[in-house]
Amino acid sequence: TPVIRLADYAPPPWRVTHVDLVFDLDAEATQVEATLALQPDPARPAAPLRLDGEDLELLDIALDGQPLPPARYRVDATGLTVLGVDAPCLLRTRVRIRPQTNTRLEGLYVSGASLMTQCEAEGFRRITWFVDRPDVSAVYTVTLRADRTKYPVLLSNGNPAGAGDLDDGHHWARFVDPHPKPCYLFALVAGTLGHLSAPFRTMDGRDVTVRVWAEPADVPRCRHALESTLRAMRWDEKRFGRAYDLDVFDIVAAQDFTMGAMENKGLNIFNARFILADIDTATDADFEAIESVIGHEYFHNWSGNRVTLRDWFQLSLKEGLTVFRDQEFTADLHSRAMKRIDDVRLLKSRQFAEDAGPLAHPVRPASYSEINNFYTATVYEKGAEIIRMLHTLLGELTFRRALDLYFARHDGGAATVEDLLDAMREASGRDLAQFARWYDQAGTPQIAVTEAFDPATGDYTLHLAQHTPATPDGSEKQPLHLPFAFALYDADDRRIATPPDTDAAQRPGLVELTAAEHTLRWRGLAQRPLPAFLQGLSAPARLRYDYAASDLGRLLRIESDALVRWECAQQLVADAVLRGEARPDARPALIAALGALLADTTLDPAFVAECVSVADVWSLADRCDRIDLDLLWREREALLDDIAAAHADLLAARYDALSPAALGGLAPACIAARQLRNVALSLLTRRDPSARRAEAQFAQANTLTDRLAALAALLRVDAPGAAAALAAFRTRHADDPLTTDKWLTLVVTRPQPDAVDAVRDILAGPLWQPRNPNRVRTVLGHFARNNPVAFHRRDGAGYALLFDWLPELDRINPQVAARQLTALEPWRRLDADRAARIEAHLRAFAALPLSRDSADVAGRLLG
Ligand code: DPP
Ligand code: ZN
Repeated sequence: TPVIRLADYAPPPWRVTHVDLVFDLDAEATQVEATLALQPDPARPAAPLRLDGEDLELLDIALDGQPLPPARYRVDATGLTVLGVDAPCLLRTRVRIRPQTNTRLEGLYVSGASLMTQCEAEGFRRITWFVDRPDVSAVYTVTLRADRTKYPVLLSNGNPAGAGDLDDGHHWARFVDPHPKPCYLFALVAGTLGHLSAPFRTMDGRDVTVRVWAEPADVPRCRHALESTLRAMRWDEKRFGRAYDLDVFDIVAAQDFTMGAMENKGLNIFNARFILADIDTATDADFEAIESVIGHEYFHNWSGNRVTLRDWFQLSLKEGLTVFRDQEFTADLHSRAMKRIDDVRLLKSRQFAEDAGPLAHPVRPASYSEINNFYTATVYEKGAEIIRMLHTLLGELTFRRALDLYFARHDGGAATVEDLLDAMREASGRDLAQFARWYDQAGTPQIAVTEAFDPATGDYTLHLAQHTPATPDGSEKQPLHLPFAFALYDADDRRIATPPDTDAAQRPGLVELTAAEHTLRWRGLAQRPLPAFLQGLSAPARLRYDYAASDLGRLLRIESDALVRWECAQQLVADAVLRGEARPDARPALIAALGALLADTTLDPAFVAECVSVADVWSLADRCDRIDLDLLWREREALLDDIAAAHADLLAARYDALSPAALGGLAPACIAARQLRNVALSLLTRRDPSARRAEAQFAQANTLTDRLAALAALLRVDAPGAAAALAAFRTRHADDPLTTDKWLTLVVTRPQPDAVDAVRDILAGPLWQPRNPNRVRTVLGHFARNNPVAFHRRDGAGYALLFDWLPELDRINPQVAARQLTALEPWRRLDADRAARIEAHLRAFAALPLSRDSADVAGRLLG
């Protein structure tokens, strides 16, 4: 497969400036007439006119109003070449496409009774021939024609510009999008949909109609999404000065959707799981995720749409920036401390793991063979951390000025990472040349901290050494420019305010590391202080500092930064599980610290819950060079049992005091209470085989969150009532695909070896819908990622289930298939038996004729 390189970028030889599209929509066979105003690059007027296109059936072609004879053009599997043109021209093509058989869900496809599109990254070429690259922006006029009964609702990007009836039961609707856009932001929807709507007046006085669309039965569950949209629109005005720019903003929920959601201009299309919610069918986490993804896609309207990408290598320019913006949205609206803990947990469990494995790549990759495989934790989450570091280095006001400059300068254009950094540099006067390495160097830097204290003089030094381990793309790593936050505490737990002597640039509580090594020195301290590092995770780095267990326990008590406190608990857990013999005091220190947290009713229960929730095996494995899965599982279980035993009374007291009567609503206090209560329930149930609390909670639950937590607790201990509860849940939610996915998740992640049999039964039954990405992610994705006991069974039965289906999944939807493979990322670090089994499967799979997506991932996994 051809490799595409950033270094080879060249501007497009031909541009499309205006597009007129007319669709005759039909699930079996849709006709698309496209009229493109084309312009050659004046510097290269003789370059051939080459348009991208796949799976298109040509019906008509005309140039400047004249039918084009076959000698003047060539069609092949990837595009259309028009011969003998060297001046601006008007190309009209008419093609037939087949939505019904489009199982890749790229381009125009069928979901339920609706027709809809997904074009990012390269789906538009499956709709019509086009210059399908993000640095070609055009103004679109779109006319949709369809059967009025089957497709009463017609939507596309931009402002409505007329609608009416046609003969024989058809109707039409026209849309004009005045904002030039790349074709990956094109969208249309046709279907029988209902909606909720609300008016919104922008800060510059534009009246906007906001609508959230779903299948009619699901419309009542769109309320939270609609309200989230209005909050996002207001927040982006207040925090970033960004206003909406069309008369309508539409969001559509789709049950069949490969990604999470898509920011098409003025017409966002969402995976239904990020729209539909009510208290009976969505968990508290779902409500928060919906608000966050709604925000994310809306914020793309500026960071991505108004200012788009020069090329796909710059993907993080829009994604990292937009994730940072959505993180800030949630932090501003809810608990900043808890949001940071959630985000850091995700970063560490997904991105650090990615950076440490065979799929590691820079935030801006240097090359790719399939761009769809680069919608990764590195591009998104590490990309957001880079923006966060800029925010830290510049401060809110300067950062905001820099973004204003970036948006003003590149509005309507296609930008690069350098353009963003230039704006940051100009607004701040800072040199960011070294900082730019964050984009091009893969791997997570480690910061090793060693200390020395001289009781005679009171001299205290911290020596900081950064090192980035080798990644598959290279071992030559340069030092990074990173903001390193720290604090020192004296014997009375007071923060020492004296700044250190150091050659690093500094401001209170933060030094900027730029060299491989720096030293911070204090003089005349009365005792050795207790240091704390990376408050708020000021840089996406791994800290190496050998804390004594007693110091971790103390820091967990006294540190003001919630993230560092949570990290102390994580470190104690890791020491207890992974270094039990070398660190016998870690377990008692952890248990004492958790006891203090549980006893302190002045703390946010959500924070206590986060600290008491023990990291999953993969997060623990991330700290190991070799992964002994059986040992990790056993030790982790033993630790959970110890915590449950040590704090049985406290847990029961908290569980009972957080009374269910007050827990029905979605107020932050109710959500936090449920969170702690359900962590407590899970621990309490370990010691109570009859699981009476879990049974009672399951019977009385008035939220999905509580019902699911009770069911999970029952399943974990194989409680007598587990089977009946599972059946009751299934009956109650049988009609809803999203809630069915929740049920399936519990079934496939039940941590027992025989969960393999349950997965096998599901794969043979009516609930297995391999064309539905959510269902594939639920059944195979959750099984492979979140059931280490069953998926990684020694006899290989778990692996066999995944690889039985992967070839077929790859024929159906390559993006989804390739994504399932990434669950095998840590395979080389597993024990020899498991690694050998996985390798044999991977090699056999890689030898099949595969999509570019799967061939690329399998190839990189095999290294
Ligand atoms: N651009 C989409 C997003 O918002 C891709 N799924 O991340
Ligand atoms: Zn995005």
